[in-house]
Amino acid sequence: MKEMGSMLLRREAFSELAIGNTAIARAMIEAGVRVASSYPGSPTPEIAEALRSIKPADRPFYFEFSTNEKVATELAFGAAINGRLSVVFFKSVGLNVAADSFVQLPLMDISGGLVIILGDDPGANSSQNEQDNRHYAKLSYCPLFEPASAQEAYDMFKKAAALARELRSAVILRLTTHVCHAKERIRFDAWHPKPVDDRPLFDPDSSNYIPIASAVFPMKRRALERLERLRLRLPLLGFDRVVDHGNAKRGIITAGLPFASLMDALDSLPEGTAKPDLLKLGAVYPFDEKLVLSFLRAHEEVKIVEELDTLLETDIKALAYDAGLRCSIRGKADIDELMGECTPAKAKRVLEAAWPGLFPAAAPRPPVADLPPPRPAQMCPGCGHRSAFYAIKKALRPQDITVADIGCHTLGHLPPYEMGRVLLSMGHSTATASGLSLCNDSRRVLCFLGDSTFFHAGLPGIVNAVYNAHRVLLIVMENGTTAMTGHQDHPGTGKNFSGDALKLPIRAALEGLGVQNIREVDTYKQKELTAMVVEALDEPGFKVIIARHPCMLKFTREARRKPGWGARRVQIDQGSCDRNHECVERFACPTFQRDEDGRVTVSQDLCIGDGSCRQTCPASAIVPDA
Ligand SMILES: Cc1ncc(C[n+]2csc(CCOP(=O)(O)OP(=O)(O)O)c2C)c(N)n1
Repeated sequence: MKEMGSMLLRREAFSELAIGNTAIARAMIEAGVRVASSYPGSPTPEIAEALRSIKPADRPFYFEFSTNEKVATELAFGAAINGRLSVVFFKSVGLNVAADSFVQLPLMDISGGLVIILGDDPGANSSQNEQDNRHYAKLSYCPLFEPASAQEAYDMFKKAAALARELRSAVILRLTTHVCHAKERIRFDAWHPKPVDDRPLFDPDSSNYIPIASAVFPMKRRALERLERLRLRLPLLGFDRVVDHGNAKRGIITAGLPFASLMDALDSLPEGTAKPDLLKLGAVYPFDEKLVLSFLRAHEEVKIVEELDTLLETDIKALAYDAGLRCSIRGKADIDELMGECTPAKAKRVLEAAWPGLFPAAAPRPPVADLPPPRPAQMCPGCGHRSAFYAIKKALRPQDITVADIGCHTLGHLPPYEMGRVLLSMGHSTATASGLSLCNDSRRVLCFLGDSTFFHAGLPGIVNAVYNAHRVLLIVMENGTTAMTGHQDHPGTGKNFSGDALKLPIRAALEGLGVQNIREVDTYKQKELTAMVVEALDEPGFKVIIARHPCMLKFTREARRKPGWGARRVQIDQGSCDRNHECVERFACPTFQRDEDGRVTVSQDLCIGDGSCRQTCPASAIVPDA
């Protein structure tokens, strides 16, 4: 980590293996960013991890994890209208949270320039959908650029930042999962730090910053004019690229990661095959219409290959129609082309469907040895959430309704717990549960919420439940970290990105919001938790149980670094074990393994010796390893 920190601060030009997110962190430093903010979410958190590798005193700019993406966006905006180049980054669905403020940004005069780095997730590798955020660029008139590789992400960030400053604007750099995570040797430029200037520069009289009623129109006009100015600049930016194979018949227009996949697919063509030419757009919104038209004119057939939705396709077809072109344009062929990542295999399929026979018939594949069955997602050994779900389930009636939220505890929806059966977005659970409690005279409703999510988007639903007296039991699953995205701190942990911070206890926050019925318990105290849920569920109105246990993955990792750490494990006392299989079937910690003959053993590789399982065995056969 330290090595990464010093690499990021090297003054001279160098080349190094790095993932896209690390390269972006270096690009931010070289570009002279002064303020950056984020809320964690894949595929972008490694940008923050790269910044973390720099000693706090040496960090060339301010960075914070804000409480959610909207707050992070507003913070970066504030810094940018104070004349400082600023950046905000987050995952795809984060833009939905930020949207109410984000859509106003293009209306503003942003003197410092603002770059919004979006980590889109085609393939829904780590998201609840695979939304195509290019729509948001069009919706808000915000320029959007898209790299196809880690090197390009680095280069493009710096140009995008310079452009944002020059246009006094917000611009989007759209990354996708593999661009963030792909590792390649990157050529980094020299870094020439500039002297720090902390004079306040915001001048509210320099421009109108209040978009209401008729004041909106000059602001909207300026946003549209800015786009027009940018259109003229596009050929000079060097974001677009033509790969000329000398093929006057066939061409492909693409953008982003699909470019890399298409190049892979075309590389597999036998020598002598006429490869289609490629036009790769880096400026996606707006795109260089002249360049696209000349590419269309130069080819008889053009296939458009874009990941997810048909934004380029729709606009390019309209452009060709207006220009009266006769070139045949092939867009998406079927629903499958609208879904998932454009991997090299998919790029090949898509091209083969557009141009049957382009690829030679594949030789029959040798039979593949049986692959191991896919490993389902599951909670870690010792996870306090497991203990909680096990205990809570005992308190429920079959007809009770349980609502999930987003976090590691979402895994509670899986067997054997099957708790939390509906999910929308971060922080939705209390309000969705409130809705389920209406027009419902007999089924009790309870919902779950993680502690990071509590601060992110959980508060309004709670206020609403208090205000409107909804009959719901909320269980806050407090594990002291943002576990699912890699253990980032949040306002309840007493630490922020820079160090120690004021701790905002969840209980105090709940009390401040007017919640009167609050209980707290350690989730390892299963009997106590079961009894609490039994009691609370039949009480009127809104009530909360804070079910607390530190994230054991984090805890064990930290404990292992301390001197004297010795792994403690549990064992099955085979003499006492009556094969009731509670440990395997209902507690379901992955450390327990059942042989074909029903004998249970403990995987010594997995067990962390937390002992939360011991109370689950009716025969008391789970014992500490001697
Ligand atoms: C709008 C949005 N931002 C970020 C994420 C990424 N993400 C998934 S779960 C989660 C938070 C998990 O933390 P917490 O609520 O404390 O639950 P835990 O995983 O610790 O159980 C985040 C940030 C997301 N899914 N949606």
